[in-house]
Amino acid sequence: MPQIVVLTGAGISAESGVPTFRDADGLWEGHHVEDVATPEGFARDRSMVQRFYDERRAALLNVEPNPAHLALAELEQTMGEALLIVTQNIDDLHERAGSRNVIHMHGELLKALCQSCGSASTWDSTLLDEPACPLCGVHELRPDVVWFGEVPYEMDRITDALADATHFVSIGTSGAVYPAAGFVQHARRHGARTLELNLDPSEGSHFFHESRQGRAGDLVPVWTREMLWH
Ligand code: BV8
Repeated sequence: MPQIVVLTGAGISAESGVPTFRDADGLWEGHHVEDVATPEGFARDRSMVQRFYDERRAALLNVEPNPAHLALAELEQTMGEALLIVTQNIDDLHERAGSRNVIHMHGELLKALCQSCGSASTWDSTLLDEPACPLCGVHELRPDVVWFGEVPYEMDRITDALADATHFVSIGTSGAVYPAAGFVQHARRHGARTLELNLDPSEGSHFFHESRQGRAGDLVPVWTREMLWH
């Protein structure tokens, strides 16, 4: 039985209407990344960052999973635990498509992290008005996302899965952000067959055995059908 690790990035959600990070020529909905996705930016202008994530959280209510998310969820129906999705995305489109085996290495938009007690709570409203933590009552909630300079979630579980993988497939990511951008090399070193599905060749395309260019909504269902008839 194949053991598959799929890494997804903003490109898999693009056709759902979720803006990608770099296609907007490095400006993220009008912001510089160091102002909105770093702890320093948050310390400098807390309410601007809270508003940036509030807007993206609200926008989630108007988007739906696309055929790429749905094809991965269908593949998991057959493969179960043998398929792991590691996503850099903070949207919940994989879950809404039906995927269960998902790791959000950069956190989740629909969670709030308490800077006082350290607990993460499900959160689908705003943080701009500095609400109280549901567990400790202190008013110090931040988006539960991993900013630049912070440690991604579940790295041990991810590196173990990469070492055991027979297949590593990267979907819709520019390969610009580490440690995610290095996963292909780790998997390949442990003997995995590596495939990239992306609109354009990513920065790490040359690390893959095979790289296919196109929209995720077209390429992913073709690939999952190949795996089902494998
Ligand atoms: C860490 C926050 C230590 C949540 C994000 C110098 C050299 C190397 C590394 C570093 C360095 N200086 C600092 C670093 C480390 C740094 C880093 O990599 N910096 C980069 C900029 C050089 N990384 C970190 O700080 C990380 N932490 O390293 O801790 C450590 C390491 C290992 C173990 C323990 C500790 C933390 C990084 C997390 C940063 N937070 N997001 C949020 O607000 O979202 S990352 C941000 O970029 C996004 O969230 C996204 O997750 C990530 C990557 O972007 P992509 O998903 O790839 O999106 P992008 O727009 O770039 O690309 C979209 C792609 O899709 C394109 O290629 C496009 O062609 C394609 N596409 C578009 N449409 C479609 C499509 N493909 C298919 N179909 C379509 N329709």
